[in-house]
Amino acid sequence: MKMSFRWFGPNDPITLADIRQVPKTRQIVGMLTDIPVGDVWPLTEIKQLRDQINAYGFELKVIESVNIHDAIKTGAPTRDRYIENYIQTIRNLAKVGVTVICYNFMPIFDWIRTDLNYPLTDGSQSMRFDLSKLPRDPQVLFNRIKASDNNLMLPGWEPERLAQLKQLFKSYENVSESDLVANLKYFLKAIIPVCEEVGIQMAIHPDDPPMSLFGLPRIYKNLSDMKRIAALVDSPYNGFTICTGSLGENTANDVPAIIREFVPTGRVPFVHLRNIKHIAPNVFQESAHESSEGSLDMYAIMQALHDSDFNGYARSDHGRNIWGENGRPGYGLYDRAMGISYLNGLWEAIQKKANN
Ligand code: DNO
Ligand code: MN
Repeated sequence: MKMSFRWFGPNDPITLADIRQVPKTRQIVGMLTDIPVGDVWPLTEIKQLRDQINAYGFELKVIESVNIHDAIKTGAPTRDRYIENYIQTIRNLAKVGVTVICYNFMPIFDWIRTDLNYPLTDGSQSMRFDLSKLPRDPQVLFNRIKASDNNLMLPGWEPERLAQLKQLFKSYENVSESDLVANLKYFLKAIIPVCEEVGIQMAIHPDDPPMSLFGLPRIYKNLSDMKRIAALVDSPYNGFTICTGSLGENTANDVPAIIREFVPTGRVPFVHLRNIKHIAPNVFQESAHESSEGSLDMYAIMQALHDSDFNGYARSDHGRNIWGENGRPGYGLYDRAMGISYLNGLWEAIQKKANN
């Protein structure tokens, strides 16, 4: 397992020098943040990013995310142009040695929370989702998120794009779940041959939360969705990110079982490791990584990865906001670093036990 840390580039309040001090973490999960969705990522900028990362002794093998233009998700006539751009981005990323691209196929919004700074009893703050608190009007949610995100917008919530929220919703009006799957298939059919040629594995991230909201379709919610996506293009380059938190938000999902079924197929180059706490039906909050703090058994998850010979990239996922850090929601330094140490501890114990 290659432990990694997500970094949002030079404007991230967390520096590479900070991350360098997190034990056993030698991979940066990177992205270019200033490229409008749908445009080609220029090779010169990608090289700059790689050089900055290498200068601190890290590798850049995983990109999260190259986001997908809504024209591709809705199957609009303009999609071929955006797919061409995506292919050029894949080629450019391969040139600097990237081997995994994490992406998602969620309409309009990336992950959704109803609170970004929910106070926990220990004095920390965390993200929370409560279906009953979801406004009917997505514009109200967008305004609320914009007002409380410390100006470090949530990943995937590009303000320029979401400024056109009404039109965006209109463009999805006739897109059913099976249309969205068909549009993913069209996209994968075009890009996977290039991925095979240049050695980049695509890794789709689960929908978060794994349920339909605002009437928008969702297509990666559980194990059967994974089987459907895997069959769209039968290639190991059509792969998955297993995000324990996103999948675990639905109590019906058995995360260790999903790992045991899918990791051995070679289709999972990347995992996100985080815990969540179920409070009530359709209410959850993001807890510290330890099993005791949430509803997921992180030990069972790590054991399942170990038993499946997982050798890909892993990162701690969202952390709480602790010690007054006041950083990007879910992506501060302290709690994610503590999460990594805990996960490394579990991994060491599991490995040593297995080798005895
Ligand atoms: C959610 C997070 C997200 C994720 C993107 C991937 O669990 O990991 O920020 O990175 O949805 O596209
Ligand atoms: Mn995740």
